[in-house]
Amino acid sequence: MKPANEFPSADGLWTGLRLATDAGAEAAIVVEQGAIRWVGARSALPAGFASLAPHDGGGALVTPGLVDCHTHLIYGGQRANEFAMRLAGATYEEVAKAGGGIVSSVRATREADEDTLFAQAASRLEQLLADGVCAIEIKSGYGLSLEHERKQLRVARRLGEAYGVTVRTTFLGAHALPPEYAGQVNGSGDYIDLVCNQMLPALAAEGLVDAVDVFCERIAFSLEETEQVFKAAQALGLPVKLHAEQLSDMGGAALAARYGALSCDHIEHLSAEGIEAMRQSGTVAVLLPGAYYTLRDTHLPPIAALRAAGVPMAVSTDHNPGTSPALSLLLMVNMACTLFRLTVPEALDGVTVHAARALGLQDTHGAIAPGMPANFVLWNVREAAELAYWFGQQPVRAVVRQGRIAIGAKE
Ligand code: DI6
Ligand code: FE
Repeated sequence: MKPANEFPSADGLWTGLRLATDAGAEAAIVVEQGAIRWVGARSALPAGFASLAPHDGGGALVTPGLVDCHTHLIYGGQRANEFAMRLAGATYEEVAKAGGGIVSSVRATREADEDTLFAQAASRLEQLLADGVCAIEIKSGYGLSLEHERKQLRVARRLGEAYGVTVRTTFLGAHALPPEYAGQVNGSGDYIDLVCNQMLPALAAEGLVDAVDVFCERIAFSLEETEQVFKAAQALGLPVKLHAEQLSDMGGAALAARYGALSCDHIEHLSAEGIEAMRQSGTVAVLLPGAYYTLRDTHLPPIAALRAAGVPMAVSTDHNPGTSPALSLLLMVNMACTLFRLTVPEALDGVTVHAARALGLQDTHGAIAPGMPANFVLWNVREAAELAYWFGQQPVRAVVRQGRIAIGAKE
């Protein structure tokens, strides 16, 4: 792989494009100093731009760069054995209680050094990028100690630099109880104190934390513990998000909304009160069909009610070794339509504009608009619906990421 700073500049005039929103007419995009200067119908291109360095889109459909707004990309090992256990009938909660689950990835992550974690996550990241991803959220949560959470977050930052991709880091120290706290009288309370009073402040001071997340669930942390972490985040001026109502309705979404959460994620068991709270706070609903599929869940998130309330819906891979070993965001677009009945435009907005909002990146990602950094994808398809319709194909023709041609440059 070339270092990102050697990708060729995308500056110039891009023609031969069709916008997903209006595939009939030829469109053009002007990129100047890595940012969108102009976008519109080719026929309306101001004359002054006509002589810029040409880039021929060859009739490709163009969309904003994709945003994968919920991943646990960095971890040691893998958990194919649990897949087999679940096929034989065990539930996710049973696997976790039997010493598998998140804690087994914690063991492998602690054992791996930073360079090993980097190399393993890099090969997964390359697969996501090949689908047109231009910004990605990466959570910690498999270290569960200051030293090992730091290691994960440092790898996340290094990946962003190496690949020239926008990485938002999320501290998920409250993902699971570390094994050394299990069985202690006040293990959970003591660990949450450590998360709030030591781990989070230290990692935030090192510039490693863009947002804070909690796994609020029967098998993880309670509503009260979640609020304690949110207070610690708030005190540091960090935005929060939440793994909410995945396996049961804990009331987590309403709590997160009270803290102005960027997003509530999973939400299969979200209540009407939760939806109303999210609507009021402008919190994005992040749908994770890969986890729903892997767990062979049957409890659908309340899509119709979210739609009726006007809550923005994002779609993400939730890439993780336990419940969603997914390496294609386009496959999640397909699943969001087939499993969750999103419309194609909803699913595409879910991996662009709404996913950007779920990361607080709405001013720089998720749209092709003047003044924004140039992040867009050229696709070898005739119409936007094909991006949801095919699965397992790789229709990317070219990717402009942060103003550079990351994929598809002419040699
Ligand atoms: N929810 C999930 O889907 C992942 N974490 C979480 O809080 C699962 C993580 C794992 O099983 O390793
Ligand atoms: Fe997750």
